[in-house]
Amino acid sequence: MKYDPSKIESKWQKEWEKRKLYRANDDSLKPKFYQLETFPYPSAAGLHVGHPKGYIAEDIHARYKRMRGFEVLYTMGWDAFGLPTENYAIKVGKSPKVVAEENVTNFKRQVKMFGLSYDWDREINTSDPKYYKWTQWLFIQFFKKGLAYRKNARVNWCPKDQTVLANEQVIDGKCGRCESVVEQREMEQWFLKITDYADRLLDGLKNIDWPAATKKRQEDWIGKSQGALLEFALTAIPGQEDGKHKVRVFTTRPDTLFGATFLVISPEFAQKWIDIGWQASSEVKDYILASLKKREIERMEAGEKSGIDAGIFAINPANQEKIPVWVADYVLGGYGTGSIMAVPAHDERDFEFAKKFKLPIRKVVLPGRLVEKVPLNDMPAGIIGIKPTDWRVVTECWEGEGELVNSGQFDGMDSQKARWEITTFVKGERKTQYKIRDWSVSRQRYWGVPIPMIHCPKCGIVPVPEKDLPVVLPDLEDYRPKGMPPLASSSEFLSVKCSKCGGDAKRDPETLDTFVDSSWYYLRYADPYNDREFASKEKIKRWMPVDLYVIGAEHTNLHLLYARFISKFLKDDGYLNFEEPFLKLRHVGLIQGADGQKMSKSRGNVVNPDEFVEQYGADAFRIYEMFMGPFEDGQPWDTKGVMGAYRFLNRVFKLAEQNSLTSEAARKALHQAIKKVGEDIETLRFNTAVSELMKTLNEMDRGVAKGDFEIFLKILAPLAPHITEELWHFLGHDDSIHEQTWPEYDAALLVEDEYQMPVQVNGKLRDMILVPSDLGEDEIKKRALESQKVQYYTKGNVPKRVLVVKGKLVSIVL
Ligand code: ANZ
Ligand code: ZN
Repeated sequence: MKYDPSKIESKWQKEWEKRKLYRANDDSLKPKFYQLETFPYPSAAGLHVGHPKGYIAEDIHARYKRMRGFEVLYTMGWDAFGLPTENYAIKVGKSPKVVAEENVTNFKRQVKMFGLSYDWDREINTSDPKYYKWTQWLFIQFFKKGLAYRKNARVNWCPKDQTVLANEQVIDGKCGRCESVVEQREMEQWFLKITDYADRLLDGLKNIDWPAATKKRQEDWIGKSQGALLEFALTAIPGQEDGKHKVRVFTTRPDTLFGATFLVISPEFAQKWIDIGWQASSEVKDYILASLKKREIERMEAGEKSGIDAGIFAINPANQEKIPVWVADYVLGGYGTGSIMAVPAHDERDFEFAKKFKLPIRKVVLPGRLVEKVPLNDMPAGIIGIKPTDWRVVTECWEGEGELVNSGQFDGMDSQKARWEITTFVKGERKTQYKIRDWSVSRQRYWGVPIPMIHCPKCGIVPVPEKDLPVVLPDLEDYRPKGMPPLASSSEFLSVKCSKCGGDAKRDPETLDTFVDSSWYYLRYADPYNDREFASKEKIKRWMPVDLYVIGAEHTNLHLLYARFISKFLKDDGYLNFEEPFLKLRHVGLIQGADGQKMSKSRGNVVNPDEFVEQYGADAFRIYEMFMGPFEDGQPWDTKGVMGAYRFLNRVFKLAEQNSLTSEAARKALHQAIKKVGEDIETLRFNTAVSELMKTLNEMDRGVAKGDFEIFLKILAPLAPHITEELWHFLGHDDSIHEQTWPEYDAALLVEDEYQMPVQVNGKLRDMILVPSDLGEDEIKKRALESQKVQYYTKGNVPKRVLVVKGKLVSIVL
């Protein structure tokens, strides 16, 4: 008998599919377990070896959960709309629809070769009208609640793709797809009001099992700050009466107000003043124009700060001091009020700015610690208000809390307390500010979901009646972007009767960003054929929320945020009985090219899985990818590793033919493995699960009874589903190994993992201590010295020497 995966694997895959072995049964009485993985965007390049890592892991987990008595919902679908497909279609001169179909077919073939246990009957495709009917429906629900609206906004515009780009599609100021330099444009867009949900998106993070770093990213993106709005009167504006105009600033540190030695207004804000008649100098105007061309990220990350004196002054409301007003692009137009009070002694950005432009720096918060003394002539120019004795201050900026100085009657007060005292003192207003902005969802491109709205000259914007959904994306001969949405050139598509007044009206010619399609797909898997609802309440109750979501660590921030937002919205609208869609989330580490770099076509280090699966089989491929290292870490691809996994499976295969006695050692190893492999799969530690199986095989190689070998096959089955199924049948079974329950281990057989260690003091045995077998030397030393008996004999003396002979003894010399 020879192990030939190419014969075994496709045979069993067909058999499983025929028997619908992995069907998720809506009506079974078993507890449900819903596993989700990011559904792929099917690119023309097909899969590389990095893609299936997460899929394989989830498949192992799903198979294990089934063996543990769960009804598992585990499915696959296609995020098939979007720019890459459209761009590729333009390149090869085909229609995006045809290209997408071809890509899906190829992806599906590739995905299927790994033997993944999806319920294929639940496959979805976002470009299928039966799916996007509900994407459109969702959009209309937002509109009805006033949460979908149009507004003018500055957008990233790619001059080559002729379309708006989301921030994360812009890389180093260039279009992430075609590398053209991105421009800024003002444009009317559709937005979804995610900002209404900012607080709930923060709160919801508390009770979900996600990696801390991922939660942190969501928190940072939402960016909640507590602060105050303070008002500064302006003076010396050419042609204006003093004090008539005021500037409001948002600050998180009103306690530092006495240290505000100048104001900075954003270029956007300055431009508004010019629009209403401010006679700024031509230098100021030039500066504003140049800044407005830059993108926000460039402005925030710029190494060297730039700015210009506006030539006007403001009055600090705390001490009535006259302070200059500057225009600088490190202040953003879209955050807070678009203007700031600069406190260079306590804000790094202001500090740098003040040093560069020689603006005054005044310390108003003393840290609780003493900073080194600095000689007088090293001080930056223009420091005011510092007593020469007070050298705890100067050359560095202190952003922390402390005790107030140079702050009039507030001197000596704790800075946190002073926040609200000073706010009240100057009649400021408390304010909570968020970084998150509303979600821009419309795209001026063809290959996406048509926005189901009608623009009527009489009635304004009216949603398409729900009974008329879907609004089907028409097949267009020429769908290339030309600065206006391609659908706008199809009069057939555009012309429609207003659903309110019946008059002539026009359809919305834009399409939805693919982030919208993918923000709700996990709901559709629960009930993929429903044509009356996106999913029935009953099915949602049966399957939702997702119990485990495995997702790549890159580009997941917004997807997760949007998906959570949609869930919360649908809950409020009465459609869902939960609001956090993903209870447990884990990231899959990237597989790199053999050179340790990210796999990419341009680097030429992409490895295609097809040839490996052909030569060594899917099982070897699966075992290898899981054995590479900790699941959440990235590792470079190593072809030899696949061969190693293949050899391991060959040995398993051979073992099936013999039937002898199981040694005591092999039985112990086996029962240890039942426990360990189960726990490891549960916690996604696949690499150690594989090594445990290898260890067990080494013991069994010297002889194993049929019954014990079958147990081994069961615990190997989730990882290597084909070979185990084959051998299961070879050993005389008719049912599938994947319908078996996970074996029980015999606790009495578990290998001891602790041992007794003698401890000597000055050569005499004084104690025996129990140590775990994997304990390090330092830790053993520590435990020996902690022993009551040892302490009795050392009488508090510090030992001269402590020697550890691992596994043998500890020797303490006084
Ligand atoms: C004075 C001050 C003193 C500040 C101090 C900080 C420290 P977060 O936490 O990010 O909300 N700020 C306000 N609006 C801004 C804008 N449009 N562009 C750039 N910076 C802006 O930060 C709020 C702080 O960021 C505000 O508090 C303001 O600087 C600055 F010792 O005001 B602060
Ligand atoms: Zn009308």
